[in-house]
Amino acid sequence: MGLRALASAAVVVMTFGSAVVLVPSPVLADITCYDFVGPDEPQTVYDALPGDPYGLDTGWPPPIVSGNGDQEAGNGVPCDAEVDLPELDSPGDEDYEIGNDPADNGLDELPDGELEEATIREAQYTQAIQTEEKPDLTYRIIGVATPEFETYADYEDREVPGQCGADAATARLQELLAPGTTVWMEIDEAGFAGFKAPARHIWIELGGRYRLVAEVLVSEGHAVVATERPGTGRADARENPPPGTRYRDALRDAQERAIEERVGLWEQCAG
Ligand SMILES: [Ca+2]
Repeated sequence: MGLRALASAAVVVMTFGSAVVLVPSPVLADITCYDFVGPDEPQTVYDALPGDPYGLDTGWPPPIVSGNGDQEAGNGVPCDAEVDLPELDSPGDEDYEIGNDPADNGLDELPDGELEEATIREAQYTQAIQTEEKPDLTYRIIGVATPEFETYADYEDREVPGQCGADAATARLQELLAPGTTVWMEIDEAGFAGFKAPARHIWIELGGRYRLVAEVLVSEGHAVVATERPGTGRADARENPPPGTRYRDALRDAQERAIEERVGLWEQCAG
């Protein structure tokens, strides 16, 4: 999340900086400390996967302005540069059901509010989703991070591990969002809504229920929860904490169950 913007920033550094600094070429979707805001969510992943397959306690990536990153390798604290801001109360997603059987998760009907219906043209990964209606836009899914194929190899001679589960996650995403699939896209103020890469909650109809693609992926162990809170770098962020992703609690509940059941990457990547 946000890595596309970060990639642009890195290019600027490379182009205009006087000193040539080795800036990693960020991948477009993956699980790294840059995905998380606050220490709790990376800690949840780290505790469930103590082998640290996503390299959350490797001293990498370096902390950036908003506080993301890991400063010290191997100190048992993943993403230890995270700024710990107060959580806000429930975002009000209690209606979104999370139960023992993920097939029953979701809603009976689409939620109230402004939804944009669209037809999937292609879904490469969770941050590269295109529709038939607006093929020049690349949408990304809010609130989760997924393992990715590409790795940050050879950054300052450090092999960054990770990306376990990428094949399964990508296959499932592409199955859920096969070309021609009807989706409903919901804007969330907590998601960065860039012009070229707008962030959306993406709803699908699955087994007679309306479900968030993010929740399906989390429930099946193909994604980890990464609540978005734009504005955490603000000077007054502690006094006036920015909001979190609208379906934060539902996604966290789904992840808790996925970890307990050891589905998907929680089993595959636990070794
Ligand atoms: Ca650390």
